[in-house]
Amino acid sequence: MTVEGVTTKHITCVLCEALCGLEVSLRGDEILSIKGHDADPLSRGHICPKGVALQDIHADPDRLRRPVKRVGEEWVEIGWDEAVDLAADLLHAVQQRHGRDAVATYLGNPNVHSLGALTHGTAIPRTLGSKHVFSATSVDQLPHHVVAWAMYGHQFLLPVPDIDRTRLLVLIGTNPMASNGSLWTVPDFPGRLRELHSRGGRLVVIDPRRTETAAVADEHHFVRPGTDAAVLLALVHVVLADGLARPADYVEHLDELRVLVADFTPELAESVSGVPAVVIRDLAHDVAAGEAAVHGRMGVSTQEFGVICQWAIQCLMAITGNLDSPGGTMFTTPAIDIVGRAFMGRPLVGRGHRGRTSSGVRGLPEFGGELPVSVLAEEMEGPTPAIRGIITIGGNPVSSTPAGSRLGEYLAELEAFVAIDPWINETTRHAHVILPPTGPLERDHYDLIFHTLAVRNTARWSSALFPRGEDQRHDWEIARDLVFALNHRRGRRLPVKQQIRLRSSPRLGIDALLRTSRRGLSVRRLARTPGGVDLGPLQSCLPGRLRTEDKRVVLTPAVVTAGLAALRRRLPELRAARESDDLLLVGRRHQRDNNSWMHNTPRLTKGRPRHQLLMHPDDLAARGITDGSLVTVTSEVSSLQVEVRASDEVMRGVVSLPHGYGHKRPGVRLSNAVDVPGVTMNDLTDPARVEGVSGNAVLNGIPVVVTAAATAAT
Ligand SMILES: Nc1nc2c(c(=O)[nH]1)N[C@H]1C(S)=C(S)[C@@H](COP(=O)(O)OP(=O)(O)OC[C@H]3O[C@@H](n4cnc5c(=O)[nH]c(N)nc54)[C@H](O)[C@@H]3O)O[C@H]1N2
Ligand SMILES: Nc1nc2c(c(=O)[nH]1)N[C@H]1C(S)=C(S)[C@@H](COP(=O)(O)OP(=O)(O)OC[C@H]3O[C@@H](n4cnc5c(=O)[nH]c(N)nc54)[C@H](O)[C@@H]3O)O[C@H]1N2
Ligand code: SF4
Ligand SMILES: [Mo]
Repeated sequence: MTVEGVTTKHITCVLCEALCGLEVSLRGDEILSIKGHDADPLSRGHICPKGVALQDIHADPDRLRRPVKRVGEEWVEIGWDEAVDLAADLLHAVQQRHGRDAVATYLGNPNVHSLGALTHGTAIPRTLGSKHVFSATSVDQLPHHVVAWAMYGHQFLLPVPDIDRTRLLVLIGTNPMASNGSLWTVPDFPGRLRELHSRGGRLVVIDPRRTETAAVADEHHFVRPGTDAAVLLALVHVVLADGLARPADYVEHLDELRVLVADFTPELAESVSGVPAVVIRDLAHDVAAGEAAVHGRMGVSTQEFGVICQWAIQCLMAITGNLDSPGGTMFTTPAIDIVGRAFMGRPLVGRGHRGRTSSGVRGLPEFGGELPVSVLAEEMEGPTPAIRGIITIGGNPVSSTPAGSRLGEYLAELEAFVAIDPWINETTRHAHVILPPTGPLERDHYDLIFHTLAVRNTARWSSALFPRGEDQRHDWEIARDLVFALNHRRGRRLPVKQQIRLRSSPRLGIDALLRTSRRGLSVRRLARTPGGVDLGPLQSCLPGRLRTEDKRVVLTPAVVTAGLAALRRRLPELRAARESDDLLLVGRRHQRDNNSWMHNTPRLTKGRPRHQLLMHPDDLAARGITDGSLVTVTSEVSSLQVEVRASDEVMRGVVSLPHGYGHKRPGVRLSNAVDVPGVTMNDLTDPARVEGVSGNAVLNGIPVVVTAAATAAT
């Protein structure tokens, strides 16, 4: 039945990795409602408050629709041709004066949620040809990619828990009840968990905070931040020591692994982490019993031993036969497989490589063509800085990367700063010119990345809900025009194939990829099928899908195991720290936040404030601090003041603060966000603290001192 004048459309929510299929009711251009699409084979009707807020993003008066250039303190609207020319002139001039490497690119998180950014946007750093390419990956998930590349031969061969069939789910350093899953597209996590429970399955959570996910788990164990590596290696140790290993025949170097983990006993793990040895032993046996999936995310990748953690998890799955097995961790086999597929002669995503270049000051190695973003500020420092210009594409490094405020000071001084971004925020306020792309309701979408990490094989096309205005540009159009303009300035003509690729819309590209995927799919067919096509549950695909040369999994890649020495050296300190009164800072996410950029929608920020530092009542009492008061938090690099909230959700010795807050800064044009209370957590994190193998930022387990603000503010 159709109500008069009311139409229903089905779209994909691109705000987080859950990839929910949504049902939108419209009267003309007016959105009447946004709901979860019940018949969607992947998301099954799920929606969260952010999905409803898509309409606020669309209507946000602060969202730029046309380019602006900065004239002094003022922003002046300009036409697209002028804006693209200005951007190209600025970037080109810096490269002419100081060489290719003098212009950096920073790609933020929204790029992986935009089809056009993936099909066309990556041409920008390629064209610039600078070694200074950075992204949010190195404040997030780089350890996963390094381990996948080293063990499975491709950085995107990332197995996900087969939650719909598992018996035992172990989640470490991840809070899907708030985040809706990460490197694991698991829409409707609450519903899927209910089903797991009704099958008699169990959820075990290991986290220094009793998170929303821990609250619905069967077991929760506190772990001292930064010590999970010892716990995970102890799980591997028990499996091997107790004769429980049953790896597939393509898995190699079991004996080498046995030697490497011999000293990582459960007792040693308990001494540094606080997780009881008996819990570790029981859990190892339970995992080894099969149909068990272990997943570790932010909390265990953005910490000191992130690579060891991710490696130990993969080893644990592989030696217990849970890897590539129903109910264990499995690889999605999507319609368009970014692992191995090429488009017009270029791989959609490269396999990965390491150390082809390195950063100038600290000599940290690149991975997959990117340098760790923790070195960005230092490469802008000093009398002859290596970086003199930047283009940020959908990124807010001032808020999202360690010591970002200091980075902001350098950004303000650059010879060229171009931003492709719809808002004037902590970072983009320093730009010379901002090119705003269309918003999530104005662009087509097919998810190349998250279909590859999903708990079910599906394929879904999402057409733009609203056509873009005459005066707007999609991100792929901006990338196309900028790449042509840069090449023009170099007097270079692009090869014809590249010209065609840049001029073809993402829709054309996806259609070609679907048609050649041998599953009888096309954009037209998907567009006719609301919710998309169900391609069934996850399927075993190893060793065939491995990208290692000999189709075998080596358990002990040297590049990874090299990190063990640093861990062994740190153990005595970690043990001593556990006995001390020292506080460690960890992060947290709330269901209504999205990193640093969705606080401009009042729908998501009203209600009880949630920006406070959480601290255990005993730790407060020990310092004579009252609940609700203002405290000073001091790390090795900086100090800030924030309200404290007493909570036994956090373990003793741990304090928790969300990232992405603190918008009130000169020049920020986010009318609602600037009034949202809170501070920028990354003022406390230290760019010098990086994970040893990958260079990923350490954002969790930051040593801090907390004092009552009145006594500290002298
Ligand atoms: N609502 C919402 N959803 C989001 C986002 C958002 O900002 N808001 N962001 C999206 C993005 S970009 C990502 S990457 C994902 C991230 O998704 P998740 O990986 O689920 O990230 P967090 O919610 O930050 O959970 C990290 C957890 O690690 C814990 N932790 C901290 N240190 C340690 C440690 O040393 N050991 C262990 N075991 N745990 C530790 C923290 O207490 C926290 O509970 O979420 C995505 N989804
Ligand atoms: N302390 C601490 N720091 C963290 C984290 C943490 O848990 N703790 N989490 C880290 C993680 S997981 C991530 S992914 C990073 C995120 O780091 P970033 O990607 O740098 O930051 P975001 O907050 O996602 O900012 C997104 C930017 O993109 C813009 N934007 C929004 N939509 C679009 C769009 O469609 N197109 C374009 N071109 N731009 C758009 C926004 O205005 C904003 O400037 O932060 C990391 N930083
Ligand atoms: S869970 Fe993620 S994908 Fe689903 S509605 Fe919320 S923000 Fe959108
Ligand atoms: Mo992220």
